[in-house]
Amino acid sequence: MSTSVVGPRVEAKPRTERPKVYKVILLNDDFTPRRFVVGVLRAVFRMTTEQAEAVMLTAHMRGVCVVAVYTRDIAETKATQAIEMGAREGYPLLFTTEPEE
Ligand code: TYC
Repeated sequence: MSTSVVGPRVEAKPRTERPKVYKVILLNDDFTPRRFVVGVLRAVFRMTTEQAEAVMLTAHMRGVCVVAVYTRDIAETKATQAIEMGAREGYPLLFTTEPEE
């Protein structure tokens, strides 16, 4: 005789959850040279010189600028790499990450 096992009924989730995305934000400071910021943005965030200059100038004038949006791991890794590039040269260059609503 066969036994049939009935598991708990699990309702299918009606929503498809999108992975949360995180913004990487560049913060202005008074010490890091502009051209160095542009170099970091090009190297870590794969920007063209024109894109990097626009982001650098926005941060320079407004205090902050959103650089890009990634999944959490990638956002945090890139922010850390970019901060370390500045720190190696003695610059206080800062990036933060925050979840996007
Ligand atoms: N404000 C810096 C300067 O005048 C340049 C700079 C721009 C630094 C943007 C950081 O996120 C930054 N040398």
